Amino acid sequence: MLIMDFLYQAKHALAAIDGARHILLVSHRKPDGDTLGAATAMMQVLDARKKSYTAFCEDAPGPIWSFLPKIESFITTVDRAPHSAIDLVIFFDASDIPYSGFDRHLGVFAKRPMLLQFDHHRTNLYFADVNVVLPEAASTTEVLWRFFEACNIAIDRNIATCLLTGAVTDTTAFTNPATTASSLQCAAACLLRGARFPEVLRETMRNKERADLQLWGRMLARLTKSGTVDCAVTVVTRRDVEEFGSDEESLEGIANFLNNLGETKAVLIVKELDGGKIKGSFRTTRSDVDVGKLALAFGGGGHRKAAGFTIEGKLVETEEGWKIE
Ligand SMILES: [Mn+2]
Repeated sequence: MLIMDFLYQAKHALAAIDGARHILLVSHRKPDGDTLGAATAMMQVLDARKKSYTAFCEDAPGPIWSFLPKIESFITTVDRAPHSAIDLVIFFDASDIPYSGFDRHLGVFAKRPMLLQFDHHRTNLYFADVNVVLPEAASTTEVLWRFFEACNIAIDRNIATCLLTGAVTDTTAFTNPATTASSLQCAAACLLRGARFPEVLRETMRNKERADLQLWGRMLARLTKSGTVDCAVTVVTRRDVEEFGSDEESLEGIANFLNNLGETKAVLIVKELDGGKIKGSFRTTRSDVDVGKLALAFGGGGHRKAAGFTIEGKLVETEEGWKIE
């Protein structure tokens, strides 16, 4: 997006916020540090501007996010929102409305509210009336930081901590290829405003539990190289997940960790699901590999750096290793 276009959208966004009667803030389902950091930062700005709002997320934010100021404000059922008063809905970190989990709730408004979004996904559909979208940004909180700066909105220590959280989590603490001069600039600005960096790092990166690491250990021990494509493969069974009480978040963690492997161009995690199904998740950090195409070969799809597929089958351990039957 051109600078002029960004400033134009930012100006309209600020006018929409200041003119709204009641604002609904939407963080996407299965919320991460970016969508929650952005929404909680905005909540504090709205408090300072004496605006009334409700924050909604289809899935309740997990306990690891309790360090974010205002995180307790989220509701998970729209029935509790004051629909007749809501005239502006703001989406954070969602490339389209279905991804936000809000598509089925749009019908409940008697009068269609204005839609505003802050996002950084390259796949963004520009679905809102005002789209503050910067595809080159590493996180939505970086987009929001640019918006606050452009509108001369004061950023205090708590707001800075929320903005930094999205910058840290979406770049895996400034180590993945999304990290740019601009994302580091955003982080530096947050630190200058007093953001609690050690706390953000501790709560988002050093938060693994023993059971998670033990499951990782089992998955790491099973790591093999595919015979057909330049890809490392590991498997996780339903029994493993039950035994260690693992959730999606801990499996997400190992997928990111396996991206540290330099030997192969991509990694594949094969996970056994309920009902005789198998889910495969491809990851890569390389720009010369498109795992979306690999997933397509299995009837799935996704993006260049993360993609997946689901097929019928179950995991069986044989003498030559794990097989899908
Ligand atoms: Mn994001």
